[in-house]
Amino acid sequence: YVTYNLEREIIFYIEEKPLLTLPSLYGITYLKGSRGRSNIDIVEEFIKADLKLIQYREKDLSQKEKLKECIKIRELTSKNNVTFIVNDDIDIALLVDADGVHIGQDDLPINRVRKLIGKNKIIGVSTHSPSQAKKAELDGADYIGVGPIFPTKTKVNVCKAVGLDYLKWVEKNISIPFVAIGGIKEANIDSVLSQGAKSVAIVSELTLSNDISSKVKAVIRKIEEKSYNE
Ligand code: 3NM
Repeated sequence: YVTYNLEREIIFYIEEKPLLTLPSLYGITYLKGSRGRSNIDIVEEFIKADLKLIQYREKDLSQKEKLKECIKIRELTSKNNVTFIVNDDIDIALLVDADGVHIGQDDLPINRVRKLIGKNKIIGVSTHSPSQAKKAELDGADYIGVGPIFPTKTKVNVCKAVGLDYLKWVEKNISIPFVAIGGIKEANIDSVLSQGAKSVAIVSELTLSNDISSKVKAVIRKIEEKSYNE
């Protein structure tokens, strides 16, 4: 019995986990920049446009309100086969059985978060420099955020824009998936894609749009055309 359990434990740790595939467009909720629409409205628009991954990022609501929204979002994302990631809040991610969490540099260390959420869940980490990217990769992140590529007002207290050079560095030196983020718009997305980004997060330009689902569809088409032509 002891041997059996030990074996299971060893298999648990050495089993290779397949690399995550991030979709071309990574969606993030942004209540302040949503023109009065709720987080649920935004998620519904994203799903309508066939966005395949949605991160719930909410800095203003109470835990209670966040939990209520996340229960609903879990329902919607499960029904539509959409990956659901919760920003920062591990408790809520666990309670609603989200697919993963996204954490920043000042949150709990990756190995502790892994212990809490288990090996089958996704851990994403925001990184702003080569050393942070390397560390996240070594510590077992499933993907990293790379940014802010351009200046942004959406995330407060983030470092100043790191530009396209950092993105290029990640493309050359990091082997886990990455998503480019920060100040990216339909108008400047080509420069980001030319530096090797296969996945892009656009926040305010999507959530502020009058017709979110059409905008999302247009951006997805643009990214996928570019990858197809390469
Ligand atoms: N994370 P917008 S930048 C949520 O660099 C977030 O880690 C960033 O919003 C990072 O597309 C950012 O409106 C905000 O600029 C991105």
